[in-house]
Amino acid sequence: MRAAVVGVVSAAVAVGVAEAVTAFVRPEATPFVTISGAVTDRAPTGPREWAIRTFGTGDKAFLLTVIAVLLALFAAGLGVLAARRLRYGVAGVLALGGFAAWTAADRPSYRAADLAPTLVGTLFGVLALVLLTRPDLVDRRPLARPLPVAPEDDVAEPAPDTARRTVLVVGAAAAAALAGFGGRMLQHARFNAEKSRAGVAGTLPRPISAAAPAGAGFVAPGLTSYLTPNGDFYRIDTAFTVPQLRAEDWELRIHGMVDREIRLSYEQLRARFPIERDITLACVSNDVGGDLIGNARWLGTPLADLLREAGVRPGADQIVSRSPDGMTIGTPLREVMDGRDAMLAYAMNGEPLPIRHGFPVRMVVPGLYGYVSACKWIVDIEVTRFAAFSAYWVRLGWARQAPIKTQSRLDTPRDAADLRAGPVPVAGVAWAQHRGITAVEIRVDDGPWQPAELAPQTTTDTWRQYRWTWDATPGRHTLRVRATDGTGAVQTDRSADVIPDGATGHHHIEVTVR
Ligand SMILES: Nc1nc2c(c(=O)[nH]1)N[C@H]1C(S)=C(S)[C@@H](COP(=O)(O)O)O[C@H]1N2
Ligand SMILES: [Mo]
Repeated sequence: MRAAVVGVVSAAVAVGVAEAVTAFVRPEATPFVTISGAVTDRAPTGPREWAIRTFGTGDKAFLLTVIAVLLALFAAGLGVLAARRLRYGVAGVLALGGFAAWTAADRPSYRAADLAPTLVGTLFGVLALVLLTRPDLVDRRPLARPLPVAPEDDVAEPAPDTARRTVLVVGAAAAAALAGFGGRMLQHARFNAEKSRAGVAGTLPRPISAAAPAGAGFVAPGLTSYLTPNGDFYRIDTAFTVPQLRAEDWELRIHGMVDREIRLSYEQLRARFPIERDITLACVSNDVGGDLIGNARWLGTPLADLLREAGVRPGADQIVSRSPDGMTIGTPLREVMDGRDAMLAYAMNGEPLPIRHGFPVRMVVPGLYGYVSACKWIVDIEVTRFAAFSAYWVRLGWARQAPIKTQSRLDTPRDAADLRAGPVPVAGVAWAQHRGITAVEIRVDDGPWQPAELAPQTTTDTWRQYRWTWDATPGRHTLRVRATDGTGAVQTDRSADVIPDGATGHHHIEVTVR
C-alpha cells in the first residue's frame, strides 16, 4: 500500500513539475494535453463518436479523467515495483516520460521547447520515486548526529522510521500540488486572451447591413430560442487547451494557388466592410434529436472578397484553414464563392468571439457542417485542391464535402413526458441551412402528417422554429416530426449514422397522456 502511494505521489510530482515548467513554455506543451491530443488523433471513429455522443462538450473532461486514472494505476504499480527493484521502477517512470515526450513531438504544432515540461517532470518524478522508496540512499542525517557516547551495537540496525517516511511522502504530495496548481495559475496568467478580448469589446463596428431584429421567432416554454446565447452554444473541437491568441498579435495569411499572397492584421481585417448575419452552425456529429447545433448573429467580413483580392488560380477547388494547434479544415471553394455569406467572423451575438468559439477570428460558412467550414482561431488559409490535401477529419474517415442535411427536432414535449389530455403545445426547430425550411409536419402515431405553424424566416441560413397544438387523448403516443426544405425535398425517414456525412431520420418521442 505504502509503495503504491509512493508511486502515485511520484507521478504527481512529475505532473506537477511539468505543469510548472509548462508555464514558461506554452499551455499546449503540458503532457496531459499532448497525450490527450495523440490519443484523440488516433482514436478510431467509433469510440470517438461514442464519447462525443455520450459526453457532448464534456468529451475532453472525460478523456482527461480516463488518462489521469490510468496514470494513477500505472504509477501505483511502478511504486510497488520500485519497492522490490528500484531500478525497474525508475525504468518505468522513464518509459512513461519517453511516451509523453513522443506525444509532444507528435503534435502538428510541435517545437523543441515543448519537450521541456515532460523532460524536467520526468527527472523530478524519478528523483521522487528514488527518494520516497529508499530515503536511506540519500539520508545523511545519521552522520550529522553526534556519535553515541556509549557505543551500543543495536543502534546500527536501521529502525523503520515510518513517521519520517510519511512526512516525506506527504511533503512530496504537497509540493506536487503546489507546483501543479501554481503552474496552472501561472499558465493562465501568462497565456490568456481575455484582456485582448476585453480590449476589442468596445470597438466592434456597427454593421452596415443589419440582420433580423433580435427576438425574432416564437418564445414558448421548452422551445429552443431563435438565437442561442454564447454561454449555451455547443462547443466541439480537439483543443485540450483552448488556443489563446491575442488580437494584437494575430495575423491571417492567405496563400497557395493565388496570384497575390495576402497578410492581414486584426486591425486590417476589422477595417474591412463588415456584415452581420444570423447563421445556424451544426456539427456533423449531431445525432437525430441532438443538441450539437446553435444559431448566432455573426459579425465579420466576407471571405469571398478577400479570396478575389488574392486572385484564386484556375484548378483550385478547396481552401484549407488552419489554427495554431495544427487543426486543418477543408472547405469547398465553390460554396465559399457562390454568393452565400461565407465570412471571417470576429463577433458572436454582439460580443467579440468567445475564446472557446475561436477568438479573435473564425470562419463561418452557411450550409456546411462545422468540420468542413467553421475553423476557429483561424490564422492561415491555403487555396489548394482536394486531390492535393486531405484535412484532419477527412483523414479520419469523414466525407470531404458535407452540406448540412435537412433536419427537424421536437423540443417540447420532452421524450417520456407525462401529459394531461387536452391541448398540448408541440414545438421545436427545423433546419436546412442555405436552402431554408418551407414546411414542418407532425405526425401522431399512424395518423396523417399535420402542418405546423412556422416562425417568420428572414434568411435561409438559420433554423426555423415551428409550433403546433396537439389535442392529446389518453394513452401512450409517438410524436414524430419532418421538415421540407426550400428545394421542395422532404426530410427522409431513412436512418443514417452521423458518419460519414451527417445523420438522417425522423426525430420521434414517446409520451404518456392521462
Ligand atoms: N480550430 C478548430 N476549429 C474547429 C474545430 C476544431 O476542432 N478546431 N472543430 C470544428 C467542428 S467539428 C465544429 S462542429 C465547429 C464547432 O464550433 P463551436 O465549437 O463554436 O460550436 O467548429 C469547427 N472548427
Ligand atoms: Mo463538428
